[in-house]
Amino acid sequence: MNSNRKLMTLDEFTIHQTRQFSNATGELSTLLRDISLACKMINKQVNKAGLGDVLGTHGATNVQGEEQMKLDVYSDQMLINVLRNSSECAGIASEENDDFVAFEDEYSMNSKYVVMFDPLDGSSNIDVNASIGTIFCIYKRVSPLGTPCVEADFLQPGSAMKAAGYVIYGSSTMLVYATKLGVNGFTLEPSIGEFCLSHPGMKVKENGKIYSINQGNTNKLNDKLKSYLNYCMDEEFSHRYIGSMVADLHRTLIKGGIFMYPADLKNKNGKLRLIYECNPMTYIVEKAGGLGTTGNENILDIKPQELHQRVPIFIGSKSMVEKAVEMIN
Ligand code: AHM
Ligand code: MG
Repeated sequence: MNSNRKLMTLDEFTIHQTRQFSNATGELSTLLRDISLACKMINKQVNKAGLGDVLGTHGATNVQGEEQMKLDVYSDQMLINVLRNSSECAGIASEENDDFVAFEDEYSMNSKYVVMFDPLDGSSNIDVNASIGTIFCIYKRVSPLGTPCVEADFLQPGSAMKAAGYVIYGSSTMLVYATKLGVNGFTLEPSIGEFCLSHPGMKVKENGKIYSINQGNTNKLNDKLKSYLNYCMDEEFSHRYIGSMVADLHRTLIKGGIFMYPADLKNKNGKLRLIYECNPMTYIVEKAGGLGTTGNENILDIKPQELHQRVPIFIGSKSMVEKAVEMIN
């Protein structure tokens, strides 16, 4: 047995980063630790999702007599419960809830940060055992400390974001986390139940050869978008589309490429949510050297008008996104 180890846990990594700044308080690291805890609980349920029918379905009870919950509801409640107990979170907004939730105990009201999340993105993929994920982002509140947080705290442009990340529940479970210092990936080591640094300093390739879009929507696209898809085919790019944004963007981050959910005849503003999906993913991709845009403006420059606003998105390798923007305008 040898106690010399190369593994660095998420906690060790954030402590190491915090020590580099004399004025760092470690509050963001605490918040990240809390979010990662909720995601480990979600991961546990996702891993046994196929046993749903064996252990009891939604509305039924499992062998332990516990009521079964749909996984996206479970994930939402898990994140809310953990963040409510956190010492660093004043409130949350979630894709699963109509309105934001302000935590009104004294600790929470004196916390600086609010968190937005999509608790289980791509959940229609659960049935087919494809990768799904949790997406989150963290902002400093604009309302005064000591009071409950307000809607304006959640309607800040992405450029004000302090950190963002996602957890992908895939062939392994990974947490990818971005701050102004860069993007790092941590893989869950199940035997010790810790996320360990596995992908330090992630960078998205400047150019790529993969395009990712729901090509079944082609007939609903305008002519310029159609010609861009023809260009991708003429260039013999590979087409990959899982239908789970976290999985499609994780591949884009690692292999390069472009991911798109444009506006079409049915989805006039695209399908994906600005606050819960497009903003955090753009922050991560941009900190890794890529780009995220609606086709007309940078995603992070948009001032959200409402919590569940949708926007078109083109995101990934910088050169590919720039080429798409040039062709669709
Ligand atoms: P969800 O938040 O309801 O899971 O929907 C978002 C998902 C994304 O993960 C994915 O990119 C997109 O919807 C796929 O949509 P479509 O089936 O229209 O291609
Ligand atoms: Mg979603």
